[in-house]
Amino acid sequence: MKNLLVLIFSLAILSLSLAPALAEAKEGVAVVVVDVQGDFTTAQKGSLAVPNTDQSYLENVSKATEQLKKAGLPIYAGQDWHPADHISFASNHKDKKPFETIKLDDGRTQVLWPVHCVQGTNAAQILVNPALITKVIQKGMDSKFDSYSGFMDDGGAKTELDKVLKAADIKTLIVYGIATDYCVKATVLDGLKEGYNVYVINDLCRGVADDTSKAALEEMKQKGAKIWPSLDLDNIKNL
Ligand code: VGL
Ligand code: ZN
Repeated sequence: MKNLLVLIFSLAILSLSLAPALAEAKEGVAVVVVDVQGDFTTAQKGSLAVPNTDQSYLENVSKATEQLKKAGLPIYAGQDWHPADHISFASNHKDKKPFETIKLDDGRTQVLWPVHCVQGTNAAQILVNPALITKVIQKGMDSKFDSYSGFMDDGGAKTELDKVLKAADIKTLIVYGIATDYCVKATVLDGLKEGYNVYVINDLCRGVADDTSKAALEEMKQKGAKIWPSLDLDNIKNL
């Protein structure tokens, strides 16, 4: 009887001393999965399919996201979510083709894209198990402004992302997804501007073009992001 009490007591002390250490290791870190949506993938024959976004890429993203979820991190997923009359669609401009650029009235340059990620379409769905996702952050809903960044659109209107992260006391972001040279880059740079520590998982990112993706990674690094070649789960607790 006495031994049993001692055992229970020891186990209680042990669990008390371990629990905070485990909780602390994950606190303040969140994952941002950028725009892993049908239209951006070859796997789904998307309208704006980014190279090397086949089924095996999607499996790697899913596996990593599952592991990070199991490690206790909240998972935020960006979703490009455009109305049919969106300014970034080439078809909404007379005599313009996808990948051409136009000058907007306010002097900014806008890249024109094929119609993609139209609200409510199958091709706009996120290709990560919804059960893993803490919250979906939609962007690009204003027809007049594009929104590569998950934090705000080109007109400066903020999404919910920063508010949600601050409310959860998040200080550090692990970012990956599509496209390295557009939405990943813009989200990472805005994250740094907002004061987050940002880690980019390179092999879970895919870019529209090699040269711009290389330049994007260089710029993210130069502005303070840490680029990890691949996900290092052992190092998550040290972030
Ligand atoms: C994106 C182009 C247009 C992206 C979104 O998710 O990187 N790229 N809209
Ligand atoms: Zn878009």
